[in-house]
Order: sequence, then structure tokens, then C-alpha cells
Amino acid sequence: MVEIKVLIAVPTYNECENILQLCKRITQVLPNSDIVVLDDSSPDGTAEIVREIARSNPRVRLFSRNQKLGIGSAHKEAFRQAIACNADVLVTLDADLTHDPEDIPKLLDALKVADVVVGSRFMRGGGLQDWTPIRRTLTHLGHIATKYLLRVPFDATGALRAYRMTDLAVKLPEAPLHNGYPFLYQSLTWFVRHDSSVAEVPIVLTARAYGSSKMQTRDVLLGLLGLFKFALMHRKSFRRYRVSRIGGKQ
Ligand SMILES: Nc1nc2c(ncn2[C@@H]2O[C@H](COP(=O)(O)OP(=O)(O)O)[C@@H](O)[C@H]2O)c(=O)[nH]1
Ligand SMILES: [Mg+2]
Repeated sequence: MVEIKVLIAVPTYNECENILQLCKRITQVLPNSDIVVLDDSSPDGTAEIVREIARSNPRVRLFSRNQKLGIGSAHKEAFRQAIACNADVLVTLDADLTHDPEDIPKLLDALKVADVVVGSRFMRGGGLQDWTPIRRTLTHLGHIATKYLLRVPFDATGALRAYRMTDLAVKLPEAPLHNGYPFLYQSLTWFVRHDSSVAEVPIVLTARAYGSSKMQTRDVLLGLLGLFKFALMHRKSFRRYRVSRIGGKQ
């Protein structure tokens, strides 16, 4: 059987307490996958730690950018990296250990019958563990907003995803998608609108133990505002949506 080439991309900004453990855990679960850490010159020295890991683990490499360009922009770079190394599949996840690498095989399994698989905190079996009430509320509000305004019935604001590198996925870096947090819901909407099939698998997210979230109140407010604007701009095409959903129950 031909083995598929999987690239796992991890955007980082100030994740020095988490990145070593994350790389170890990914390597344990998927020893044959390559890992690229996309770091925006984190002042806490995350890149140095990744270089150190890469010295003893040839599967791990660093892609360093010289300024903070945003999480969406890092995800676009992840697609470029997947294209450059001819990966069949791209997996993305956060570095803060809220995403469990043990979930990745479930996503890869579901990818056999879908173009995109998203980890879902909202379907049966998924959830948020030990999260503060405010983050829990904001996350649920985000889900309601994306579900009803964009008509995307999936967990559209999470970053634990697997993509088959289809002809469409190869075009993603050039698509007009936001460079910040809105990239997450905009990119999933973009895949749905271009008739990609999407599957969901339940995931439980634990709260971040080390370091702090880079999402600020400003990001939340601008994100919500941007969501309304995006929904308004695309309202005509949203009416024509035909969501191709594979498996899973809400
Ligand atoms: N390269 C890069 N990574 C980022 C940036 N902003 C956030 N991240 C990373 O994206 C992931 C999610 O960010 P996080 O702060 O945990 O957001 P939250 O999960 O919404 O609270 C983490 O791995 C961050 O280190 C950025 O501007 N550039
Ligand atoms: Mg986080």
C-alpha cells in the first residue's frame, strides 16, 4: 500500500513552554509525518527551541518569518509549505496543547471520504474542558454566528483540521482570505462554497496550561464585526449553498 505524505503545520507565537512537548507528542502518534513550525519571530525564543528539536528529529523543521503576520497568514503559509513538499494531506493545529495530537488519526481516517475534516467541539462527544466561562461563551457565540450567518454548520472557528491537497486546496494561498483569526471561518466557508466535502470528528479541547492566548478583545470585536460584513457581502451566494456533509451528527 502506498503511504500518503502528511505535513503537520503548527503556527506559533510565544509558545516556548509548549512547543517541545507538542512536537514529542505528535512524533509519538505519527512518527512518519513531517512537522513544520511556522514561527513569527516570537520574542520568547520559540524558534531557538524548534531549531534544537530539529537537530535531533529530522522530521521537524522551522519556517521563520521576521514579523508577526497573523494566524491566518501562518495558515496560508502552511498550504504553501504543503504544496512545496508535495504533501497529499495537510494537518493544522495550535501549539498551546489545547489540541490533542491523539485526535489526528481520527481526522486522517475521516479524510478518506472527505476533502476537509474539522475537529468539532460542538458535536456529540466533543467539548471544552476547564475553559473559563467567558471563553466558553465566546466560543459558543462564534459557533452560532458562523452557523446561522454563514450557513456553515461545522465548527468553523477551530484550527484542528485536515485537508486533502486537492486542486482547490492548492489555490488557497491566493484566495482573498483574512490574515488574522477570521481566516478560520472564511477558509472553511471558501471550501464549502467551492463544493468541497466536509466531515467533522468530535474533539475535546482542554484549556491552555502555559503561555497566554494571542486573541485579544480587539480580535473578538473585529472578528464579530468582520463576520457580519462577510455574511452581508456574500448573502446572495449563501442562498445557493449546498453543503456537502459527510457523516457525523450535530
Ligand atoms: N505564526 C503565528 N502564529 C500565531 C499568531 N497568532 C497566534 N498564533 C498561534 O496560533 C495558535 C492559536 O493562537 P491562540 O493564541 O492560542 O488563540 P486562541 O486559541 O484563539 O486563544 C497558537 O499556536 C499561537 O501561538 C501569529 O500572528 N503568527
Ligand atoms: Mg489557544
